Amino acid sequence: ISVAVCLLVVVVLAVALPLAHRQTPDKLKATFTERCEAFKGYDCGKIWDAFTQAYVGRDPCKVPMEAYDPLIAAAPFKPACNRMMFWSKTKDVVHDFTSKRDCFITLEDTLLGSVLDGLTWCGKEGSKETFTTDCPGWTECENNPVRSFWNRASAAFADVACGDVTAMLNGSISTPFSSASIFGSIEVKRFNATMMRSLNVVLVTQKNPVANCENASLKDLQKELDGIKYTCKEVAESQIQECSSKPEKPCGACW
Ligand code: AVW
Repeated sequence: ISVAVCLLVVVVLAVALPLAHRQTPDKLKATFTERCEAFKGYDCGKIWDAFTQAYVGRDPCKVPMEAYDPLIAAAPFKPACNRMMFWSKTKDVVHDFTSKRDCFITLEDTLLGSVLDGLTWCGKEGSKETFTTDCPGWTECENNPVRSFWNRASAAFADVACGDVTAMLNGSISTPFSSASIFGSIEVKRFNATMMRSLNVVLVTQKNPVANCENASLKDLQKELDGIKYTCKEVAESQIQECSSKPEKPCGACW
């Protein structure tokens, strides 16, 4: 009987948890507006309108990156020289760190990135509505509204990268730098050597690291950085977590 109860609990949780995160269209607008209003000096109604025009009334597999150009123009990314943080396959450790310490700014800490983080949306041909369910998944079709937004926002964020820039990559996988990731396929390609001094890789490692700074994929990354200095440092995840929880520790002393 206890096995049956356990199974029931697991099934109920597996169904209930994703549904709890699921937003209705009204809730999407409310979440968007509430998160946007945390940033002072912006017209969030205007930003919402620029957002919806990208995908409303369109086939949800035919929304290209460029559809979000007016949204980016409505809330442009400001350069934050020496404080910009890029990442790939390290989302949780990076955002745990940036949420607790005011050392770096990731895309998800900016207005547009924070407003849409974790959300799903799409439109439908012949409809003026926004939908939050039955939207195409990340890989279902390439030009879906969510993926195209993150591609366009990442490009705009990388376009303003300046000074000394940091990237947290994952040392627990065999290819910390992947040319198929957003970091590898979009961001690195938009880095501008006249604005950027260096790219400093923090390779986040766990107890049994799979990759180190000599990794072949990191050589590929280096090759793409003409005119931009490159450094790489292996840093234990525990060391980053320790810095997250020690507000008195200077940012420069974290690694
Ligand atoms: P990532 P990136 N299905 O950790 O370099 C659903 O690979 O690409 O890092 N969602 C997905 C999928 C998928 N197959 N692949 C990626 N994602 C979403 C923006 C998911 O939300 C920042 F500026 C995952 O957590 C970073 O420098 C996220 O994409 C850079 O782009 C990141 O995938 C990170 O993109």
